[in-house]
Amino acid sequence: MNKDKLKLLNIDYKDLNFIRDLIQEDGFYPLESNFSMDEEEKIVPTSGSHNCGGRCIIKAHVKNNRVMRISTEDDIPDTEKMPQLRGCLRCRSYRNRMYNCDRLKYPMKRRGKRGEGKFEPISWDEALDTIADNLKRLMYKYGPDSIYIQYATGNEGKLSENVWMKRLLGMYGGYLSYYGTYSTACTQAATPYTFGTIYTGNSREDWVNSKLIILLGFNPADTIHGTNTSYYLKMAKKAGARIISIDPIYSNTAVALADEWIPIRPTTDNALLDAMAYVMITENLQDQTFLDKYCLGFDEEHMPPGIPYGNSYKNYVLGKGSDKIPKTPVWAEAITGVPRETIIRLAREYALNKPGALIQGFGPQRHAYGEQIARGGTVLASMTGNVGISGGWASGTGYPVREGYVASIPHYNPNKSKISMFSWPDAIIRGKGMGSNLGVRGTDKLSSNIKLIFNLGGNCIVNQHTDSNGTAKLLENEDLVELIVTSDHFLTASAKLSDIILPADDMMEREDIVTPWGFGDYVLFMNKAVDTLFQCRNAYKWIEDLSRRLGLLEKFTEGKSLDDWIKYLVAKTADKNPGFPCYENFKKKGVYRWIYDEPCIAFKKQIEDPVNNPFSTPSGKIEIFSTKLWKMNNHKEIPAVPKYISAWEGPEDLQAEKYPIQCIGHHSKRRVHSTFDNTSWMEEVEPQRVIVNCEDAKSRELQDGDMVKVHNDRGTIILPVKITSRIMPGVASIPQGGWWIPDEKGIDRRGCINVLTRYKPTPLAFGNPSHTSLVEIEKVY
Ligand SMILES: Nc1nc2c(c(=O)[nH]1)N[C@H]1C(S)=C(S)[C@@H](COP(=O)(O)OP(=O)(O)OC[C@H]3O[C@@H](n4cnc5c(=O)[nH]c(N)nc54)[C@H](O)[C@@H]3O)O[C@H]1N2
Ligand SMILES: Nc1nc2c(c(=O)[nH]1)N[C@H]1C(S)=C(S)[C@@H](COP(=O)(O)OP(=O)(O)OC[C@H]3O[C@@H](n4cnc5c(=O)[nH]c(N)nc54)[C@H](O)[C@@H]3O)O[C@H]1N2
Ligand code: SF4
Ligand SMILES: [Mo]
Repeated sequence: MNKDKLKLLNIDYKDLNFIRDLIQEDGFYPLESNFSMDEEEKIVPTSGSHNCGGRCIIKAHVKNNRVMRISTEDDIPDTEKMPQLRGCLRCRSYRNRMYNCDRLKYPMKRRGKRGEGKFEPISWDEALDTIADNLKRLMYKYGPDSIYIQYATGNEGKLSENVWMKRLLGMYGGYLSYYGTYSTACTQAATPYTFGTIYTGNSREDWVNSKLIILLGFNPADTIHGTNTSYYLKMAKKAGARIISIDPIYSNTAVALADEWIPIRPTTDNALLDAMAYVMITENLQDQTFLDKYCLGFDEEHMPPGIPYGNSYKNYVLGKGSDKIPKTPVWAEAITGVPRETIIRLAREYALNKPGALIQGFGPQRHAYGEQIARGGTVLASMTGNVGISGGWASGTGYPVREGYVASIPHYNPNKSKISMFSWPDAIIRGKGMGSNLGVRGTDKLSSNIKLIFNLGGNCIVNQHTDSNGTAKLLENEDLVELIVTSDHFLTASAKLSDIILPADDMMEREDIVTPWGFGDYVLFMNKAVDTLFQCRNAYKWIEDLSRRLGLLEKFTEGKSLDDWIKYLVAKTADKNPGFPCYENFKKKGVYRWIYDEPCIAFKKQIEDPVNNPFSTPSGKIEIFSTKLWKMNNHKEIPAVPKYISAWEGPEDLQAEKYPIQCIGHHSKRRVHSTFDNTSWMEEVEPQRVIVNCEDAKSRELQDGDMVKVHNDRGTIILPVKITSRIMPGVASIPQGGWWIPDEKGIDRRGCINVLTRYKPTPLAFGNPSHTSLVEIEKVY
């Protein structure tokens, strides 16, 4: 781009020059030697704000307004009560992302047809005028059900674009919102039927009290689940816990921490759990006193009134229910691939080594019938009496009960309509009239199709959703969605399908407050480390400008600057937390920790004093049998007790003859979903490949590193293969988050697993079955 053009676009030439001067051969500039050493380095405490599984203390070493180096917390002792919040490889390598020369530098609008990927630079004024004009027009014509803020997790700060957009649109008449998450749709929907809540986890420092820890599809060494989860597992191991990993992949967690790896076919965990229950029942190992006292629906003697005989969990397991199949270890071996002896041993171990923790990751519930595994785990935890005690674990979602209060920006949506976060393609095609049979809540029927999508910090409109090819086709139709606005740092697959692209500021370029990802007792202040590059803009700034165009400036801002809002959040947080630091001290330190004397144990009260503390279920008991689910009258797909349901595109599906490999897409350590996919340092750590077992490779005559074609009826990906015995035969994985980069024939050349996944919401949660796909793999010659 020449200088005149840059001037026209009002780009700070110095910024671009800075990047160009420092470009290395691979297009990035990591060299420190290029800087003058005259200015003192300052260390700025901040954190990551992406949906990465953790929240750590990140220290930006800044000189001459540039981040020169990144370090992490290392200046307090690591204690069980207060472990360091150490960062992982992603934020540690963050300079390689933020100073990537492909970063979006100015707003752009689409040229040509939607999806062609052609854009031209425009001014912020033109971008915001276009958005305001369309918003006014579509709101007037179709109403708030037509305006959708897409699930987008690129910025999870308290002051993110999505927060501000929700506030503004709430004031402008409302918008269509969603429930559930791509992460935990099934377990969040199903777990409350058993326990009345999703908060079923003990605090993690309690794991040292477990004798046995069973990790069911849980890999926190790669897939961060709270910054210090691996640390606490390590502590538990040190304290003598035996750790077992049940997973199709011999994960790094299993390698580093487990005593045993039990490979299992994806989608079949309920068969394993049912057979473990069978062993416990037939050997009389279950904690019958616990079941009798606290649970509903385990056996026929403890059923809710009005339910026909034979529908208890026990009768289902013993084959005395409607299917007449005893769930024996032999039966389960054929389905799961887990040897019968292993199932019997595992059942005995879990029943006899109390306290034990059966901890589910979210992987097993991101499947066709993911609701079943969430509840299946809770039954075994109940059968072994591991609920409500130290060292035990209630299973289900596993979210911790204890959370310090941190204030949020007020926003109110007058429109009560909600769809499942996964069902938006339906709301585009048949939104008008769409009702509860397709998961709509808050209203009988939607009054409009989706016409405008705000995709602010997300890649879920194509890359991270399912069926990328089909979804892209849907979005390309300009008669359906009339405007798609994306804010991002890069020209992602979702950005390419947008009409207006806005260049976002970077997490190192702004102030914000972030809370832990799921687990942890602290809150972090993100300090601004450096000035914003190019024409990238902070969310509050541009949404404030949009509010002016909608005549809502004063109402939206309340006269406050961004700084004022941060001070507001700190003050509101301090109101409910005596001892919380003032704004200046919080900002300076960057962190506030809640310190507790005791670990917190989910359902302790309910177990110790059930009369005064019933569970928040309709019966007040742990509902192994749920009358609410029974009344839904879809006993096959939404059973009242958790059951193994043979999955479409599972190992028993007839399609397996044509597509014999189950392909999952685990979350790899090198990316935050699709974020970081385009960074060269992370590519060095772990290149994008399909991971295939040696036996499957042998029968297909594949060599390590070969280019292979992974395909099914929905699409094709060509990428290199990694051959290993660390994944079980019959299963492959293409780590989720690879960018969708189709060639002229529509074949993806990078490795976006969602080319192969199916858009079929799960029956109860309307959740995403992202890990359920059958494929075939062939060598490309
Ligand atoms: N490094 C990294 N960390 C992350 C993220 C990231 O993108 N990268 N994303 C974050 C987010 S938003 C989320 S929601 C979480 C996701 O966390 P999870 O959903 O727990 O992660 P996954 O890798 O999908 O699945 C965990 C494990 O389950 C296994 N698995 C898959 N299917 C099955 C099955 O049917 N049965 C059994 N037993 N195991 C199965 C996988 O092989 C994997 O080892 O991670 C968070 N942490
Ligand atoms: N097949 C399959 N698909 C999956 C999953 C799976 O396991 N398998 N996992 C699912 C899960 S658990 C989740 S949570 C979703 C996540 O899906 P998304 O929410 O789409 O997450 P990302 O792919 O990380 O996309 C975030 C985008 O935000 C941008 N971004 C980063 N920081 C900022 C910022 O500060 N401002 C702005 N404006 N943009 C920013 C990034 O460049 C990136 O393009 O994916 C889901 N998709
Ligand atoms: S866990 Fe998240 S916040 Fe922590 S360093 Fe890794 S990417 Fe950054
Ligand atoms: Mo997630």
